[in-house]
Amino acid sequence: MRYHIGDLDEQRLLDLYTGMLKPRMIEEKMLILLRQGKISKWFSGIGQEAISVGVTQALKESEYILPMHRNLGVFTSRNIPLHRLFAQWQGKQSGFTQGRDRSFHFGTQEYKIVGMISHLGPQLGVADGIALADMLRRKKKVTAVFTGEGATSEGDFHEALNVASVWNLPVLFCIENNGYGLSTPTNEQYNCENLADRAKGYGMESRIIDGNNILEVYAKVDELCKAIRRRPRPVLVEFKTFRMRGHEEASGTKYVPEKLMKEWAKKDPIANYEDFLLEEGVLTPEKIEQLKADISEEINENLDKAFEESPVSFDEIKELNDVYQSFQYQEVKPNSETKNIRFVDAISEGLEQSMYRHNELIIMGQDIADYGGVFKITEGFVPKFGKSRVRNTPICESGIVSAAMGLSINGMKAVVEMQFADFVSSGFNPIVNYLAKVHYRWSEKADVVVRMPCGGGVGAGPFHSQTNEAWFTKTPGLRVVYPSSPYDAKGLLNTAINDPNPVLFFEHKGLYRSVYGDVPTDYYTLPFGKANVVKEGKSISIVTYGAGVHWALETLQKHPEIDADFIDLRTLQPLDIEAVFASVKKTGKLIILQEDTLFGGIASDISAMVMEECFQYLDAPVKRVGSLETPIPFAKALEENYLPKKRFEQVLLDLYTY
Ligand SMILES: Cc1ncc(C[n+]2csc(CCOP(=O)(O)OP(=O)(O)O)c2C)c(N)n1
Repeated sequence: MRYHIGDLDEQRLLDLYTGMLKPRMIEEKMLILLRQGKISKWFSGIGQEAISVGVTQALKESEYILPMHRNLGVFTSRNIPLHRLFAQWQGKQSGFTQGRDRSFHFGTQEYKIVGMISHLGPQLGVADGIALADMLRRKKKVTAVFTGEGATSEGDFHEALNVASVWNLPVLFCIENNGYGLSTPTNEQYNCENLADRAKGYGMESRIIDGNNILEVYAKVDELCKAIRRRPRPVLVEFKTFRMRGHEEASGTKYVPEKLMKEWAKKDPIANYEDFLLEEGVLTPEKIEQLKADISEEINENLDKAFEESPVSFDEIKELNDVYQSFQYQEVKPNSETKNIRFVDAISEGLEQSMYRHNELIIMGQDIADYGGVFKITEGFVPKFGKSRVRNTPICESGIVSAAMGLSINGMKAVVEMQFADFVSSGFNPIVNYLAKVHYRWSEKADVVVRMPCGGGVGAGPFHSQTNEAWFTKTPGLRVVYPSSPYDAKGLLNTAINDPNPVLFFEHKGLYRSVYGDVPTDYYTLPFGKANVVKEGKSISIVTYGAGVHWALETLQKHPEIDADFIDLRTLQPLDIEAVFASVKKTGKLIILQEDTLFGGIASDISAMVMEECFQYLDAPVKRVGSLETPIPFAKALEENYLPKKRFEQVLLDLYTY
């Protein structure tokens, strides 16, 4: 291996050496503990230390770095106290996730490290968002993110690089090409010579760096970082290296040819560099012994500390409370002047007034800038807020939701417009796995609202009509809001944007231009978790939300004899179940109407809760009415019979006369 010192001073040469030695020695210790059954799982980075250490040392401490499962050297280079790392791996309280997530699955704002989720790819889009925030604030900073060569096959890789290039974001994308995925060799993973060559297709620069040569890694990355700080832009770096141990310790390396192992063992980044420093007289055998003794002592002391700590204890209240970031709802009362406007206008008005209120609120979505979005909600926003805050995106829902997460990590707020709620399936992974779980895992907020134009009755067929709130009400960590009136839509959207938790904000497009209401002209908020009693009555409770509210009202107009107590839920998570219980206790009969197909929807849970809590008050079985258990058909005659509106009338009459 050839080393070039260039203009590096002796201190840096030594820092790079000790920087690599520490993770190596920690790993060697961990392998022993693993064999003793004292830690659960280990993803080895032995042989790859030069990459983590070289990149981290080239960054400034104030710059974010997003490591993967083999990047112990990132954590040690940021000088995290080792006992906290050990406690994290043992699932203890003083770790970074309080026993809630394992190994390297955590982040820490204190050390500007944003850890991975198991799904690998979303990490890259999160880096885009972090870098976007820096760019918008005109901070000359680099964000560095890691991926293995295996994860470059994920769509997230493509999405993140494309977005970074289109937006010219200062992201250093670091591919650690270590020859194998879990067991899959590179020739079964991709079919090009170098992954770095892909950069050309994205319109960005790239470099190939010998990942086992610490001086090459440090010097080239340092130079790149300086260049990116001067002129923000993304750069793709492929580090050539090799994985010397199994994917994780239990899985072994039987599938790796012996010859390759031997070849790469000769390229060990620490042994080679140590020889070089000895030759150069920067190190002496005594100095090495001393350094090793110091690190060993640090490891042992910190291990003792972690072992002394008792295992985490279970506290149900704390577990439940930590799913969401605490949020003090600030009521802003509506002004008295109102205008009669459409549902769609109320959403637009709320969004616009929130943009004025929050200088660091960014809206992202397809065709939302000059075009104003397919539903024209953001029409006229660009002249007011500029294209940097009202951002057209490429078609890449997963990448953009991940970028929204990154904006939030870097202190901004994001609203993402799904062009249609149906397309959220392409951004599902980061929503349910990243945004929803991040606060519970490492106390980080996901200050993101995803706007969801949804719903049927518009003859748009299976992919432009779904109301998919049940995909999200199932997932702890998300808030789900579903207004039915212009007044509620505006006030609830404003609250959604204030709330630092991830909110899925459903907007029924059938209501956009058909429903009018008197809406206060100024900014105001409405609380989550508070149902609206549309109408009070004594004989039967009707519970619904969204378009269901209008369908039920129409039905009641046809049957004025039905003295219904009528509840519009408005938010599904949090759910105002107390309002439902109070109503059922009054009427003894409950019908729940939802637009979604019946099985597994919110109506089923409400029904179960009423059965459990109000059984003695019920005079009839709880009835649920929902759509037919099919995809949503396009033709009018089919869609009309798919939707529950018609069936609702009969079930309501049956229950009323039960
Ligand atoms: C979406 C997803 N699919 C599969 C896996 C299982 N898995 C975890 S790591 C891994 C291999 C990753 O390979 P690479 O990206 O090259 O990183 P390396 O482990 O080699 O550092 C696989 C298949 C996963 N975690 N997430």
